[in-house]
Amino acid sequence: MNDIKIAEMRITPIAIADPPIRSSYGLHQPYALRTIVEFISTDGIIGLSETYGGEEPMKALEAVRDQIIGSSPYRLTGTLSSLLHGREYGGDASQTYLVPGENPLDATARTFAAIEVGCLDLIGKTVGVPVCDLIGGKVRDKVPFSAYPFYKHAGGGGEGADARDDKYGECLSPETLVGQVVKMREEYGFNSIKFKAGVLHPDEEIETIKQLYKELGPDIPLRIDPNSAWTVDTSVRVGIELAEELGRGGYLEDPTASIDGMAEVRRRLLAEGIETPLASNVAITCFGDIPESVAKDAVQIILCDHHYWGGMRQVQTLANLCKTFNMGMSMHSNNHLGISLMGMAHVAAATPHLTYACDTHYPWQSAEDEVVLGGRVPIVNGCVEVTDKPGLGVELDYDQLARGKERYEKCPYRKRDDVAEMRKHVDPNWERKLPRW
Ligand code: GKR
Ligand code: MG
Repeated sequence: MNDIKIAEMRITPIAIADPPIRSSYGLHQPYALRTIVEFISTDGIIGLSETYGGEEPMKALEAVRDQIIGSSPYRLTGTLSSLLHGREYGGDASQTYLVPGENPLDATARTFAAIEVGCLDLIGKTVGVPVCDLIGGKVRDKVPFSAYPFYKHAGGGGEGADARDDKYGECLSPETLVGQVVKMREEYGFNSIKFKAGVLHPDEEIETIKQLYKELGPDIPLRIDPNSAWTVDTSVRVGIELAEELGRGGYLEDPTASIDGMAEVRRRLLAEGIETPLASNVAITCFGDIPESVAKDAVQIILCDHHYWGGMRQVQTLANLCKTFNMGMSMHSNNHLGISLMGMAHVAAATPHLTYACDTHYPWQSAEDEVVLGGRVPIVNGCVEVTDKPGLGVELDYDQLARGKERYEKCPYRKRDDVAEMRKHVDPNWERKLPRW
């Protein structure tokens, strides 16, 4: 068992329908791109991994192919650990101006993560152990996720004959956003809400949170994330106006750009007696960002993400750091399918200091695109169950994978570009202005 060797690596780019949802980055394209990676052992067992899509991630994986083939999955990520170097020593690696997955500064950490997860799945499937038990053992069987409502235009994603049903309709007002959340909760049972803001005027977004609070009551934690769209003054005003609504187990996520900006928001809110924590996946994206942030008390909750923090074990290291510095840890998401969802669930299951329900875009994707054998991974009562099935607990449906690849080949998109999409459909002169309000 210890002499498993990787005989083959298959990299398949896919495109999955994605509705026209909005954020301060712009508008989502009709297809989100993902890459499915298979690591096949000499025994014919297949380890799976899902990562960002388009041309760059494939090229990066191809570049290390020679180091992967013939290697042991037990040692492989050790051999490739230089891919993780660099970011722990600082430098601006923030996602302020780049969408996650398009930040060149974490490109190698993303490549490493894709390989690490595939190796863990391969080892788990070979020895009959779930990934969560390979990385320390399960501390929870069910991993809670939060609903992730977005303002959106009409449309369900996909293009032409492949256009999908629009489950939620246009949602560009507080009322329609609340309707979206109600529907999502009916289907998935989510018990906390992460609301993507930075799209409408802050007054509308404040009103949206107030209406959500009214609809759902004080026991459902609410978070708001405008991805740095606000000035410090606006962030403080939102923090004050939503002190009650966000103060019950929720948080204010990346209201403004930079560690200094976040630190100022924090100081001013505390001066007003408001302790709503600030969370980040924009100002803080790597270990190198943490010392300054801690020194300035800029961020009280870090959002991990194994896809760009360098894999599952890096996420566990991050959790320990958060605990050491008395910070909380939550989990970030980008569009993904079931292999990523299971990766997120396994690392969450084996990370004691994960103190919030994880984000997930999964409800925005449809069964038609799922590449996991047997269809979509169930989310029940807002949770994904991590069973004792070996590895990540999922296998590939090769027909579905082929359809995903066909969609990729047909569609014109090769990287995520929310600004171009915004210009195409909403405003030809749109620019991502930070801060906007
Ligand atoms: O999907 O548009 C989106 C989100 O805005 C995503 O890109 C962010 O990375 O989910 C993310 C976040 O929490 O900032
Ligand atoms: Mg965020």
